[in-house]
Amino acid sequence: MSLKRFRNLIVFSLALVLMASCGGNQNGSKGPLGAGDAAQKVYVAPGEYDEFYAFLSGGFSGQLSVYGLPSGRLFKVIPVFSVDAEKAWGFNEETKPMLETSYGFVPWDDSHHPELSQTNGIPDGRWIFINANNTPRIARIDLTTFETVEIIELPNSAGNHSSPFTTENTDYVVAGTRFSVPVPQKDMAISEYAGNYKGILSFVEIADDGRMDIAFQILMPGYNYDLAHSGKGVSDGWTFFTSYNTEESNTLLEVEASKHDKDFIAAVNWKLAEQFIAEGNYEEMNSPYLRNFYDEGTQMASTEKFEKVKVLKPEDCPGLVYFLPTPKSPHGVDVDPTGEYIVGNGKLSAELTVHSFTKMKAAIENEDFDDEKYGIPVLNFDATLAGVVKSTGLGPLHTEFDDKGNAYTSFFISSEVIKWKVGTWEVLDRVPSYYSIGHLMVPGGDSKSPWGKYMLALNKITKDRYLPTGPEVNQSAQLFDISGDKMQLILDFPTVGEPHYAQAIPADIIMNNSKQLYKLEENHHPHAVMSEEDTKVIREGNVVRIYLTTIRSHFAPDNIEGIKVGDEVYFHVTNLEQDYDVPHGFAVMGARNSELLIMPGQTETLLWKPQYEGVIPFYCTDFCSALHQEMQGYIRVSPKGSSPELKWSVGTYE
Ligand code: K7E
Ligand code: CUA
Repeated sequence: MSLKRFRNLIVFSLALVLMASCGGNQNGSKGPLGAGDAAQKVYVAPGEYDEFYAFLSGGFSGQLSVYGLPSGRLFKVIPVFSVDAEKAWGFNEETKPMLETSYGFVPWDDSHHPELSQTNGIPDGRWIFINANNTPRIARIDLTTFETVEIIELPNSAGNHSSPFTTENTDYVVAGTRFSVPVPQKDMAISEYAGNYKGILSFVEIADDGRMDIAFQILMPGYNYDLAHSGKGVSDGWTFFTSYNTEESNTLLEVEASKHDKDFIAAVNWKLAEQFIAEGNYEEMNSPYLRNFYDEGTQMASTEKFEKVKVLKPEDCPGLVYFLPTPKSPHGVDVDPTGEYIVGNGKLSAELTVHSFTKMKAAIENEDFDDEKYGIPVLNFDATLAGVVKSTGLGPLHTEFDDKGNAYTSFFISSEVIKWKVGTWEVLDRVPSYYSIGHLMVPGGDSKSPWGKYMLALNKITKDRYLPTGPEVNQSAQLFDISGDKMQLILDFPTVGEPHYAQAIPADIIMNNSKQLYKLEENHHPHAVMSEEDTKVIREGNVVRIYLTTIRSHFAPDNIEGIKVGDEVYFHVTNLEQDYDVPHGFAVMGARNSELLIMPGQTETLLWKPQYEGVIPFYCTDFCSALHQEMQGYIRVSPKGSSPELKWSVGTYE
């Protein structure tokens, strides 16, 4: 078939399926939602708490949003790989270093997969990790403060998509590259892709306090490494990565990378990798990368630079990697709660391929290999096959599990969720999603111990679900009750950005550890002041530091003179409040960055360069008290080259 005809065929069949999946809506029906019992199931009375925290990635927003389930109420949007003027993230002096990379300041990214830390294979609520797909990074968010506290860059990677899936005791989070590139990077013809470009899999070690470190990388053939999940239980010690484009094509991948009947799931024995590292069987590669860390004590972020990584080459490390042939460009790879079954979601297929870990081990033992690719044995397909789910859905992407031995798979093309039985592979139920589901999520649904009460569908297309808001409608999440035999749609809610994946965890695991304020006596910020008496203004050349405090409802000082055009003014603002939920804001007319939003007991710094002489107001932006509107001050700006006296005061008149 000619290329063009093949493409037309794909487009035509996609259009048919989409028409079919959206068509049901034209008669005005919008699915089963609307029943009174559905409303009751998601109703959380005013003042009551939700049962689960849900963390939805923001996709191209680079953020992470926090919702309550089952209500679908939005609690917070956490800036991660984005600047956020509301919280001064990436704008104040404290957090600017968090967005530094070896390319410089990169204030945006594309974040797909949040992943909770685990203990014994169960989400433990300490941290949540999230990937940056574009400029390869992983972030760690502390779930006592709901703040991003660490971001590590991944050298040699290009498109950090299969990331950051954790091992069962959070020894590592893993990070596979979507794009293969020359490793190390160099000027090279794109036509030389096949055989020369490489894909890097990174294993990022997580210390007991959460700190991230690149333990090692594995240099893989030039495929696209799409998703991953680590083993658990019987398969603990292994991580599985899907790949597509085993054709090693570099153009028109929609056709060229769909030629092979089977691509591979790469099974990586990371326990063995540790041994190769210990034995020195690795190459040290020059690979500069940065790591940014926010210190809660000094309340400042700082950046460290590293130069080298340890790289393992599968051809020199027998037993490190095996390929499991898996049909039709697999997208998600999901491991069931026992760790025995590895589900490949072949996105151009109607069927799911399930591999058995036990059979895989036996096939390795028996050297039941069909082929070898770049020194990596390709296991015999039938030897590892546990079963096939014949779903008759189209375009499976991702699978999650409940606590009753069931699995739930999203089907993008046929826009539905299919529930099936692990072990018998029998299809039990199916429901439509509105529309074109990507990931789905069951609380703990990729762990050893799912809380299988709800399933959240994360849909790519929203169309007519909400009041129109111009050409773009927010992406949509749909909540299903999965406690019974049949899945029941109980709620629609719009999301922030495009959530690819999500995680959820029972509320009590997190809420009791949630920080209420920063203790002033533990504030070791180098520019903190502990009382109004200590506030001051200091000039060093053209750098002026103004040490301010806030307390309901005034700034100290609130009258400042002696600043000149051309000065570099740092406002170091300490919030003296020691009550829960009493931040103060700080904004200066003409400042080119953002406001500050300072939590009780915290110090934040805004840089301001006065451009004109005059009298400039500043004020509190967060309605903090009955006299919030009185919470303001003035700065007098004198001409460049003048010698005004530095003066500051509060509550006095000259
Ligand atoms: Cu959207 Cu996990 Cu990036 Cu599938 S990925 S949908
Ligand atoms: Cu402080 Cu408003």
